[in-house]
Amino acid sequence: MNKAYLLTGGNLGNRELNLSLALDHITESCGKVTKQSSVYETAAWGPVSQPAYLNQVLEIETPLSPADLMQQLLKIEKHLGRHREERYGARTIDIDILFFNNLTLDEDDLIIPHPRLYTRRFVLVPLNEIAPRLVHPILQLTINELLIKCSDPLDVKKYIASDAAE
Ligand code: PH2
Ligand code: MG
Ligand code: MG
Repeated sequence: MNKAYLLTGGNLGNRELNLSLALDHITESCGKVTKQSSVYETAAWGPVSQPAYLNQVLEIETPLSPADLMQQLLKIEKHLGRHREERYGARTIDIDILFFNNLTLDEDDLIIPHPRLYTRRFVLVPLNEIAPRLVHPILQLTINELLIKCSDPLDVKKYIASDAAE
């Protein structure tokens, strides 16, 4: 069995519901969710002006290969109404593979670990909640060390669930 860390995020539609539906679909088609961070809200990172995001990090156990896992995640994104348009643009749901075991992979359509994860507090804050001592296989620093070094100024706040998604 493989251990992977995923980031879910979205900033269109019912954001809480979309994260929770993504979690259900991941359980169904990828494997058991063994840890989940709180949900966090962050202003949109990047060049495009758009609504704030909700993000969550999940730890999963999966029998799938990295390529098969990615394929399933793309299917879930499509099912939840994701339309791929501009880079960094607004979306109902985005599911990224952050880590897969201790693997490093650099292919055109899949790079593991996620190449920008250490520059983004919206990834590191939820990841630090569930895996502070996880070591980045290339940078050889723990998530906690990466978070302390990260210069991203965006404030990542715990999101208080509304009744609708409980
Ligand atoms: N995803 C992006 C672009 N900007 N900003 C936040 N806060 N959270 C995201 O998940 C995010 C983003 C493209 O994947
Ligand atoms: Mg992304
Ligand atoms: Mg993505």
